[in-house]
Amino acid sequence: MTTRILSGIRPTGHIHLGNYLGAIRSWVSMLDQVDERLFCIVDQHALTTQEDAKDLRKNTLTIAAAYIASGIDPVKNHIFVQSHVPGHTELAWYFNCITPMGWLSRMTQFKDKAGKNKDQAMTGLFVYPALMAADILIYKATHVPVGEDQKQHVELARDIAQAFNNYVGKDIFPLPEPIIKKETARIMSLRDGSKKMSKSDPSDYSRIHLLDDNETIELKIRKAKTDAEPIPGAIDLLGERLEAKNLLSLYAVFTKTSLLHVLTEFEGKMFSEFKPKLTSVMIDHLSPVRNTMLELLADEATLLQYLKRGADAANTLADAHIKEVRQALNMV
Ligand code: AQP
Repeated sequence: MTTRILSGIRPTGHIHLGNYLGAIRSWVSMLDQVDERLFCIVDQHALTTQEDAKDLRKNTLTIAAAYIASGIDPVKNHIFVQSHVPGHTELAWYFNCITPMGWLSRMTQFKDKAGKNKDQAMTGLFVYPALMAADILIYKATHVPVGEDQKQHVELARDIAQAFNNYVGKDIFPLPEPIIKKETARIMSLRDGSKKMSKSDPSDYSRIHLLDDNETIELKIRKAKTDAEPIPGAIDLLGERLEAKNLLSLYAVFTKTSLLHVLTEFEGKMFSEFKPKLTSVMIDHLSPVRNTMLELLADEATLLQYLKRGADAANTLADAHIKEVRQALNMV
């Protein structure tokens, strides 16, 4: 069986370190292990939580630049914009017709994002997971690398695939597997270690943006919440020091070592001594990515050509599969 990965990011704001470590970097690490690789910028999903669409174009191109700058070759892989492949929304409609509302009501992201007044929440936000299932299954993707927060949606995509197969009496879709890298599954906010780093957090100081310059990275790490205790020598001694654990874990990721190793290295030291070290390894890693992103963004015509190339390949696959779906549904 052909192995195929599909994943994507919503162009909802500043792409950040959580998206980079939790998603893009884990995609890059598996590029040569799968037959076909599709990376989408999911602009239609972005509309489910945006007050307006004024930054959609800019954010979409920035995410495309981030994918390429992080090491996803746009010639060997398919990088494309969701709305350039109409099959996604067509398949999502068929899925809406076989997905019980109870399944969608259980999604924790809907509960979090809809807030208390669920009747005022938009229909798009409610049916978002059916569109995400379509994003994955339109390509018959077998694996979906995501951060921890998206695991429930990928599991729902499996349920929807199975429900559709049962409905038409044919195994049209494979059941996609989520792939979650443990060390980077959940990068936390720099202001509150109990919340994940997120584009929609109102504070810019809660996250590192991939386009932040070195001075801004230094300032954000300097201002990152910590505590006045020295760094302990063992993981269980970190206890409820969530912000401390987040920063120490980031250092471990950037220096390709374990959290325990970092604790041994810095045992007894204060965060005032640790933070400049973290800043330095972060800047060493992120500044080449940022510089390449800026170069790509300065040449929009080339970036758009890459996206067209990706969309052409994605449409070829999607068209073949949607034809099979229509036939299975006995459409004329
Ligand atoms: N903090 C995070 N740690 C690890 N992975 C993360 N991801 C997002 N935040 C973290 C992963 O990034 C991919 C793309 O996410 P998305 O933009 O499609 O949606 P999201 O998860 O809702 O991301 P944000 O940044 O929190 O956006 P907003 O604030 O707009 O909702 C996914 O694989 C996700 O797991």
